[in-house]
Amino acid sequence: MKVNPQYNTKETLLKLYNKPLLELVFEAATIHRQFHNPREVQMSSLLSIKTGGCSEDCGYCPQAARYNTGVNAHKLMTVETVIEQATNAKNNGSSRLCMGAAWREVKDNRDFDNVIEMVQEVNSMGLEVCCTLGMLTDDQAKRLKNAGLYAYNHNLDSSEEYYADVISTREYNDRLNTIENVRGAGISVCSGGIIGMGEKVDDRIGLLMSYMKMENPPESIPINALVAVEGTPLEEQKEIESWEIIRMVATTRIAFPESVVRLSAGRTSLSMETQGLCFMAGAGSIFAGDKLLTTPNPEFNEDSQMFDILGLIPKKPFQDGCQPESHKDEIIEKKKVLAEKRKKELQEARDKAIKNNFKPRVFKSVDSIKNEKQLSK
Ligand code: SAM
Ligand code: DTB
Ligand code: SF4
Repeated sequence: MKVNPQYNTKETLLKLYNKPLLELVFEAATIHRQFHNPREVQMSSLLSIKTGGCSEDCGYCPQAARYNTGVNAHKLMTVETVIEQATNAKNNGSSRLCMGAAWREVKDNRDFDNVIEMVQEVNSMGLEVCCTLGMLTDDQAKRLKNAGLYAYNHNLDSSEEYYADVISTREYNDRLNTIENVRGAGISVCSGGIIGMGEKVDDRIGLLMSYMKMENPPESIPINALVAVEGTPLEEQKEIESWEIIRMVATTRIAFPESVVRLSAGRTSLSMETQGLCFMAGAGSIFAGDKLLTTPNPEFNEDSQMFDILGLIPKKPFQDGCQPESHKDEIIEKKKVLAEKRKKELQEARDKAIKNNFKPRVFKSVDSIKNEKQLSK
């Protein structure tokens, strides 16, 4: 049961969301236990592989170049650093690595070739690989799938109506198209939203309705609480009440029984008791490690203590789907062949020159000629 037929309209979902809190939690906990192991929680590590300097104007985002948030922009991380970070994440108990880039969309360039290599490498370490790189074309999604990508995160963030109040540089439909491309390539879809941006409850329900209308709803639905970052247009937003996140998690759980509900950004402001109620109400995944993309998150040790106290266990990788195979990438292979050919040609030219007793012309710098003249005086 991908979607719950009892709650497939705006009205029924809204009624569900507004149910007496503990009744809602009980209903969500019951559904959760029918479809998932309630003790298992997936730990997913986030890694910002390309930080800041983004051209978009997402009102919540500290990585948009136009806002003064103090985030230092960095170019794409090297494949070696990604492997190091993935090793740390795995050693700390994470079963998934989500690599995020502050891009509007993916461009077919050397950076993307490197991301393909990162996906191949991390997949070969036995971790579920997820990426969140902005908008994707059909071909780019296929290339990522071929490299061994398990999941792609692309959030709708809110209802279509509220979206336009928060972002003006792209449209809701652009996001829906990317999700379709990801789905079409056979990649697991991770898509959710943010609460606490000033939206109404109707917008939260509108977000869920967008997924309800899909032929296949996302396998994973992150629920983020806004991290109000100084310098962004949403810096003044007041923190949500703990029961709002519990309600949102529980409603999502009941509406999409098979999906994994991810308790995402904003956990540093949630007590262990609130998080406990979220797990009770069906949250099956968290982002682990002391940093999200640019903002703080609870430390591994803190979460490990919480897991002990609440009796939770980290979920192993590939429980919900097989590990994808990493195939050779055509573009990278072509580039390798070309580089090899160039190297060979150069070597042949050198060998030929030596054979012909060729003496290379030596150019001297103007300064060294002047120096020589000075010395000979
Ligand atoms: N640039 C890509 C994109 O927009 O899809 C990927 C990175 S973007 C930072 C990933 C998601 O992080 C956003 O879609 C948004 O839902 C979430 N996010 C960003 N800033 C946030 C904040 N301050 N609080 C909560 N969630 C946030
Ligand atoms: C998601 O829904 N939340 C994560 C992940 N997907 C990529 C990102 C949260 C980012 C919070 C702000 C920051 O750290 O920059
Ligand atoms: Fe750029 Fe993504 Fe941040 Fe929007 S959410 S500004 S697209 S990094």
